[in-house]
Amino acid sequence: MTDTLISADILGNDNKARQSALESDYAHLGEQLSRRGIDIDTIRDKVATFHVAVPSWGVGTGGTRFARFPGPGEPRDIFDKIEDCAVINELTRATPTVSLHIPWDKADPNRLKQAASRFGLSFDAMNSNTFSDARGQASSYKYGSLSHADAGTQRQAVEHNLECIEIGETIGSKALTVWIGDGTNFPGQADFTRSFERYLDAMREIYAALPGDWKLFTEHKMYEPAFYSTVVQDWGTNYMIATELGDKAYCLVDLGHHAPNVNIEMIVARLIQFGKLGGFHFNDSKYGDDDLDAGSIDPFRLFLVFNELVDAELRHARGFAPAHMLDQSHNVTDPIESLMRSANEIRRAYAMGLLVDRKALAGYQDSNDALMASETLKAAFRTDVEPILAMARLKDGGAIDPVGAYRAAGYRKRVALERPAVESGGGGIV
Ligand SMILES: [Mn+2]
Repeated sequence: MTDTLISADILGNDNKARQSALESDYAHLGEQLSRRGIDIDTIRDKVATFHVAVPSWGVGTGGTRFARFPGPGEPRDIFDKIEDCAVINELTRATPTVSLHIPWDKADPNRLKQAASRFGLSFDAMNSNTFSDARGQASSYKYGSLSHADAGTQRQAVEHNLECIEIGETIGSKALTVWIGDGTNFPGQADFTRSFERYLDAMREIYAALPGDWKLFTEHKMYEPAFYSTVVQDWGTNYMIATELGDKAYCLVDLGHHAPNVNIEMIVARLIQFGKLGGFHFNDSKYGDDDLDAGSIDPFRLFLVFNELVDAELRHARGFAPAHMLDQSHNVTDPIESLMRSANEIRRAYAMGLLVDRKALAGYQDSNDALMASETLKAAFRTDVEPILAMARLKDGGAIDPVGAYRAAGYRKRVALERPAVESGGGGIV
């Protein structure tokens, strides 16, 4: 038995008020889909098995370069964060894992495991941090970390990653995600080749320390915090890293880490084809690395990414087992509400991907019928799959309307009383 933080009575009443409308909508959609040769229950059951990890840092209020406006009841430490993550999973049934960020979430591993298992949660990929200075550390990362010109600073960054692996082993994690802020603000500030050589040397040492059943994810980002160049700037460099390091190294795609309008779904297809897609940091953006809720700006792009993922899943692409994680910042919303909505949007894109008539699509592609090929994708995208998502949640004990049930339960008000306001919750988004 696991503990719950949302009262079963409140959740039950909220679901009861919405259930008959849902059943009617589900039956109607089921009828429409059966005309397209699709069994709605099969889609619902597949959606129910689709999970996405919540980042521990996501449940805190984010900020911008200008200011951070704390919200009520913000988590004070990793144990408060685990409780907030538990609420998200209770209502969505889509997020049974939490991804930790070291050193922000450093705590006794046994306590961490107990706190998570109390709510039926476990731990996803470990995230190291060499893009900001931890209190008391000997050398600063102001001018870089794994690619630093100073051997002592580079060593400190390697040691930190080795420690993340060690902590991860004690709590059952199976992956390390490395994102570095290393880069330059001015042409000539650093030598591109020598920086990348130093980075690769450091990564080889981290890779060598990976346990046999672990994966190493590297994340590219074209700019920010460095504004002229970054050491791991794009998917091409990321692919080089993964191939240089070996079979356990994979590329992580953060949707916000590309230039506007880059064809991300095509990058995803290429990485799948060559067995190097490690997983995702899902979020959405309009201009840069905005870290907005998944699917909130361009749901069609999210669908097109999932169209590639579902295609790879159905054709059993070699080595295809991507990790799914949210990575977003919440400046004007309740983080729990935003994360629930994002988890739902990820499942929506997955469900729509499952509705694509792939046989018809391949036929149109091979006969050069551009219009009908495009129309085949749009037919899946136009389908309102919300009844499928809601039914998947309900069947697993979650909420038909997660945000509605969450507000009815008054969780935020309750924790605002228990958790005194903090000045800074250690934000930061990568
Ligand atoms: Mn990220």
